[in-house]
Amino acid sequence: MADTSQPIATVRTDWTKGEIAALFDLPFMELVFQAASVHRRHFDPSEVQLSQLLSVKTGGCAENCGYCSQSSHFDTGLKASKLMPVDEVLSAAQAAKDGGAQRFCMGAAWRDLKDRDLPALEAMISGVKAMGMETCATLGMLRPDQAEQLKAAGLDYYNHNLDTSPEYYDKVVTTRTYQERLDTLQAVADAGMKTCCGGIMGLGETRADRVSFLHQLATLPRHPDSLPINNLVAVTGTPLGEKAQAEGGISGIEFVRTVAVARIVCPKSMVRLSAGRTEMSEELQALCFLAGANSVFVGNQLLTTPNPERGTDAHLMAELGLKPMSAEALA
Ligand code: SAM
Ligand code: DTB
Ligand code: SF4
Repeated sequence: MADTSQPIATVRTDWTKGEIAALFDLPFMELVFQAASVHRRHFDPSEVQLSQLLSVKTGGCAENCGYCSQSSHFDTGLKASKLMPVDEVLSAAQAAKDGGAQRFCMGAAWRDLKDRDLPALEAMISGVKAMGMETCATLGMLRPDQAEQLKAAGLDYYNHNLDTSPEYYDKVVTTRTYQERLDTLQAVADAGMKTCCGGIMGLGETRADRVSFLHQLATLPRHPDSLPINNLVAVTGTPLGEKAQAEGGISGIEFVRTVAVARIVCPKSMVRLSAGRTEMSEELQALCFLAGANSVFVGNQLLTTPNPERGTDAHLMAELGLKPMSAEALA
């Protein structure tokens, strides 16, 4: 039996699945206490990093991710659109900054980045950077030279999720391999960008899959700088969304356990309470923050689905005594 009695002070990349499973098995209060202790060792627990998303290219995606409103394989009623003009993206970024966002993340429904789109993306990235926000993009698979070009344009973070465990992966998507995801993450890290990498809970995966998913992240040569934990937004027309609607997703307590274990095994990562907050009570979100989540998406829209209204989040932050992350902590 792995020893889970001592909260871990240092960053380890040699976690075993047994150790991670033992953390999940801890009594809930003990697990949350350990996670909160680790959180306090590395961060001010009253600070939350604020990111805002914009879908700069929506729908019509060639991949078959079984949860996604934007896949061309499923009829979700979503209207596909072309890459947005640069000036419209920059207006949206300015509005996000004015609303308090600290990082602006541009998402495109692509399998991979095409070189012909690079000049427009470079203009978006450098424009957002010039506003004084952190920049992030999620554009599908990247080659190493493309990662270098995005970095040169001023891109701070690149998001590319593993989504689930290697074992459950083929129930989620078959048009892109797990190894291809790891290769893109490597290209991002090699180019000197920060990585944003996490997954989705409630896809029908088991506890063992959640252990294995976090084991993948915790044993990466470098932990993700940002680690988004999404709760599935069940989109009608997608196979996994409809499965979740029929069978129910993950319980709130199991979701908090996942956040807590992520905080313990990746102690210095910004753990983001990502998609799914509109379905969560204030109390459930409070438990996630107690268990070590220290980042959220703000703004009333994620990519294609709703996120809590700004006023709702302002109320939540005030009630919990949370404040935007300081410039020193972001640096
Ligand atoms: N197309 C790019 C890609 O997949 O790498 C970037 C955009 S994609 C929408 C980014 C991530 O959003 C996915 O990897 C997934 O983790 C998350 N996501 C997408 N749809 C979701 C949903 N319905 N519920 C929760 N998370 C979702
Ligand atoms: C991440 O892990 N979650 C974000 C971001 N990274 C790109 C996306 C959530 C999307 C939720 C479904 C939608 O709005 O389409
Ligand atoms: Fe395409 Fe990304 Fe959606 Fe997968 S998650 S279908 S790659 S937009």
